[in-house]
Amino acid sequence: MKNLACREEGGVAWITLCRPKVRNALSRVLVDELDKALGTLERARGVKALILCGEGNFAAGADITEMTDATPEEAMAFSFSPVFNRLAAFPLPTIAAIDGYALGGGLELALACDIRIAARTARLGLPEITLGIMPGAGGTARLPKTIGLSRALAMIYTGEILSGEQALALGLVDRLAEDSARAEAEILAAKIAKGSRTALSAAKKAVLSGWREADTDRAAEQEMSRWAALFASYDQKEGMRAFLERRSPVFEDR
Ligand code: CO8
Repeated sequence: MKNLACREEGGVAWITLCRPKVRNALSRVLVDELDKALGTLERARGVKALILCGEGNFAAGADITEMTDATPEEAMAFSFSPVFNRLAAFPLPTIAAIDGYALGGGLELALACDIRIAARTARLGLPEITLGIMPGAGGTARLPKTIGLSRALAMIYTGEILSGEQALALGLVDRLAEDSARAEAEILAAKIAKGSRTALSAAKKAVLSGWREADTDRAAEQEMSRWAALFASYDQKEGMRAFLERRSPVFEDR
């Protein structure tokens, strides 16, 4: 792939956006490559967690040069949402490691991840309003659910750019890295990758469907069936036997 680098190590997959000269601006081709990479990783049996990051910066938004003269029909065809939704539904834990800028579509990409880690020096925001547009890659839907309605509206109305620390205070990111968000994400992903892939995937499905379900009783019922289904797995037997035998479990992801 021209605009992405993908690698896998110790159960952790990395997707790195690689258009550093333009601050990893999200071109149509880059987003199509991301779609393909996600499709491959969804089927990769050894993967237990995914880290999304950028070379230098995270991403400074959609590539403005590709859309300046677009008509509404062309803008519609440019949509990133199907790919960002695919990322949000990725069957295993996802982490956005935000070093440098995460602006506009770049921040919307990070919002489609389960967990966001930002470097203290990171700069995050939705500056679309300053371009005469508004967020259009899931930001208007995901941001209020992440930080609350009025805070999301204030960010979108002003286009204000936040520091890592301000983003942490707002709940826009979950952790702050003193130095490198990528290094911090690696530590977190390694911790996650110790778990059973089967259990991690079931947990993510249950949380996401519980989050969408307005009726908590119904969500708990659905959780119960997913929970019970895990008792057909090798990893459940291994995890519990290992506890009783006072040893570390050796999960086989089945
Ligand atoms: N698109 C295209 N090129 C970009 C972008 C971008 N988003 N961001 C940076 N670049 C380019 C610059 O034009 C420049 O190119 P060149 O070297 O050829 O002049 C190069 O990257 C380096 O940029 P700067 O010289 O500006 O670097 P600085 O370090 O001084 O500044 C900033 C970095 C602050 C990130 C600055 O470049 C900037 O403000 N970028 C634009 C940020 C922005 O407005 N993002 C929102 C874009 S719109 C959007 O994301 C809509 C999302 C909805 C999408 C819906 C589906 C399609």
